[in-house]
Amino acid sequence: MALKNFMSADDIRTLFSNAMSQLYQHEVPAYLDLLQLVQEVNQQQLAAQDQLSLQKDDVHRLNVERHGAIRVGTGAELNMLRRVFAIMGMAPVGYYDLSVAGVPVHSTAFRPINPVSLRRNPFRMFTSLLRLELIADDALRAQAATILAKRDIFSSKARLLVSQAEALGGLNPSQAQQFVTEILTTFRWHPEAKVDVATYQQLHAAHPLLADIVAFSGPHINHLTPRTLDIDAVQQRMSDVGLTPKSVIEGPPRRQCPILLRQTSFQALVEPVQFADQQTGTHTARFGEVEARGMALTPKGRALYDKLLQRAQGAPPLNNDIPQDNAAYQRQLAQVFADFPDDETSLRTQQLGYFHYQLTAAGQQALNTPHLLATQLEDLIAQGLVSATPITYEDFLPVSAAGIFQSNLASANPTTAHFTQGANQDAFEAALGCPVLGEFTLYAKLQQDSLTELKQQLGYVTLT
Ligand code: OOG
Ligand code: NI
Repeated sequence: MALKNFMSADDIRTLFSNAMSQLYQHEVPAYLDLLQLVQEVNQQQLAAQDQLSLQKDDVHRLNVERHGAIRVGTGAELNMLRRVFAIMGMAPVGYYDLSVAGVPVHSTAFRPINPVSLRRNPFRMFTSLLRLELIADDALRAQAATILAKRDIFSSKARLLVSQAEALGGLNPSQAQQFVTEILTTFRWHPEAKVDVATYQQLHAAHPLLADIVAFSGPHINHLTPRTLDIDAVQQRMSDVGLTPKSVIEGPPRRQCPILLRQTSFQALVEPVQFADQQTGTHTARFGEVEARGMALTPKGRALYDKLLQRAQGAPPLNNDIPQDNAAYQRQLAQVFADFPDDETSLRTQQLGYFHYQLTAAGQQALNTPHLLATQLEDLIAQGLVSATPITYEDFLPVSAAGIFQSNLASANPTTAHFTQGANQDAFEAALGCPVLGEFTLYAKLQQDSLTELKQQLGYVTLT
């Protein structure tokens, strides 16, 4: 058989995430301002930090790292996206029910899952599927379904390349380049709406998200998100570069040991649109976001996070009671989160967070000298022979995501939409064409794999 010259899925993902970033900088120049601000803040942080504490890999990852978000209208669109992202080494992880926050979608995050791929480029796509069944108006729901049924968000070339990649097991470099170009067109912004102004207004009145998803020919990328080492500084300095920040940073407060994910964004732009009846108007959907990532929490740690966040926010999960002043909100959060241990040893020994264990240089050396090492993991750590490094959280948070959605929907009032139907993961997975992976399972496996390897090296460690 001829040698197959396939480009690796990791490399295709990097091609794609770079191309997305170029496209979005071009489409939304304010995103470029945000990128520059983040880069400046990151460089200042890196200069101030102990360089040795950040591995070269981490810095590389930081420079390529971002996530994006899209919203699709039909199960068939979601299903095709699963196949598209699989070619880039991205699998659906997690199920997010946004209906509890008055947003008529449910979502997953397509992302790489193995450590090597995550280190190369952790690009993720937060992908939401419209839940038409949550739209109360029967006629409007039927009309939206008809409009969606008529569109094909993928080019025929894209479909062909996906089938080819699946049949042959990959794409060669020139096919990969074509594939990225074709997929990019799916996520472009189209200032020409597919509906007339009256229909747009009806959709918008039912829910702004309904208009955003149904009125256009495709799922325009609605934001990209670089990772920052100091999100508080970015929030503070956004207005210096002419960006209007979202009122509060979502997620946990600033801590010694960062956990999960903190996010903020600049307000979505009001952009000109031409409707199908030649009328002109505006649409508000596209923005820029930043994120700061900390350690992944175990189910026990996550339950504590959810409990404290609820306490800090009053009536969850609508974010109604949170102060609109970020400094005041952060103080409130910090007070409540005083109950969340903030040192690595407590987080680890109380099994609140996931850790990666490995022999230190001293541990490697000790292996070669014939004397008895400790037999307990904790003792090995205490003696500096084994290190425990927090595993980074790679996923999203539903309450935070709802806050990001809400702050970027023009005129959406979080108190107006109340859906009586709850989550429907089965329907989501049926559309997707496979079950979503569980985030806790993935983190637990990373931790366990590191322990297994350690155990093989040491032969006799008793693991806590
Ligand atoms: C997705 C909002 C959620 C995040 O980072 O939590 C999100 C959207 O607005 O489509 O991207
Ligand atoms: Ni986002």
